[in-house]
Amino acid sequence: NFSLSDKTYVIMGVANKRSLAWGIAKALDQVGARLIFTYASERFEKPVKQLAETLSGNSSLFYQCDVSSDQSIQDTFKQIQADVGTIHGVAHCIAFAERDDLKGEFVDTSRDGFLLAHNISAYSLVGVARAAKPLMTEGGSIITLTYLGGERVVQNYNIMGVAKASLDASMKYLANDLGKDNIRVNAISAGPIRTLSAKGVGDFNSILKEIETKAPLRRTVTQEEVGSTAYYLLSDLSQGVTGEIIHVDAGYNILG
Ligand code: 0WD
Repeated sequence: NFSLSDKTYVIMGVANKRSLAWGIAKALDQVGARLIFTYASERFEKPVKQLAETLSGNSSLFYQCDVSSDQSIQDTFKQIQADVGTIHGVAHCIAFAERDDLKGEFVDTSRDGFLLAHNISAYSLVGVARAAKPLMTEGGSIITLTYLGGERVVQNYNIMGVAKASLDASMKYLANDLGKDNIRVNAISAGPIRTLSAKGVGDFNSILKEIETKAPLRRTVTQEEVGSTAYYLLSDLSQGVTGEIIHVDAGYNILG
């Protein structure tokens, strides 16, 4: 059964229509899932609600959740529990680093910049998993979005690469902890896609160009391609898969 009409998913990190989280929302909506959106600040409330109105399922729910706050994470999932009860998965599509730390040399990263990137981009997955676990009474699937810059050096990605390495390791430790509750935890390593966050990465255009000329598929990937892999990971299609990083990157990562 490929339908997710009896499932509920929390999608964190839709900023606008280009967001990878939005690609995931569209893919899940197409197979009938009920969607719950969280946004970082009031600034995103209206845009997220307007986007959600374009979905075919019109029963979406919305919550503000600032993942830099344990209280906010706890309150959000408590409220979701009160409103819907059981959830079947979470898509964590959140990252942040100071713009100044996404160019030049990694050696110049400040302590504050280092901690901020890890706080929002890596620890948040741990806090979210802990808060979501009690709601996943039927088991479930948690996914996060990572990038090749956590596995090897990518020019300008700097502190975000180090934070993604921490995210990747956190994902694996969480997979080990939550497996006994039949909760799977995986990551999608997306190829570069032009989004609001991507704008912060220095010389992003040349990263895109490199993929277009060198990746096995000789093109960049789309939000929809990330969405369909998210559908696979969030559904029972991937039942035996946990602690995994799936690269949706036109094959670029296999190159030396
Ligand atoms: O090329 C790309 N775009 C790739 C992105 C390649 C590989 C991975 N990724 C990852 C990113 O690192 C991130 O983890 O995908 C995830 C989603 O990023 P995105 O879709 O590229 O970017 P965007 O549309 O900007 O969404 C990121 C959102 C934030 O948007 P703003 O405008 O605030 O930067 O992360 C959220 C926020 O919605 N966010 C927060 N959410 C809750 N609490 C917080 C916070 N404190 N900070 C940022």
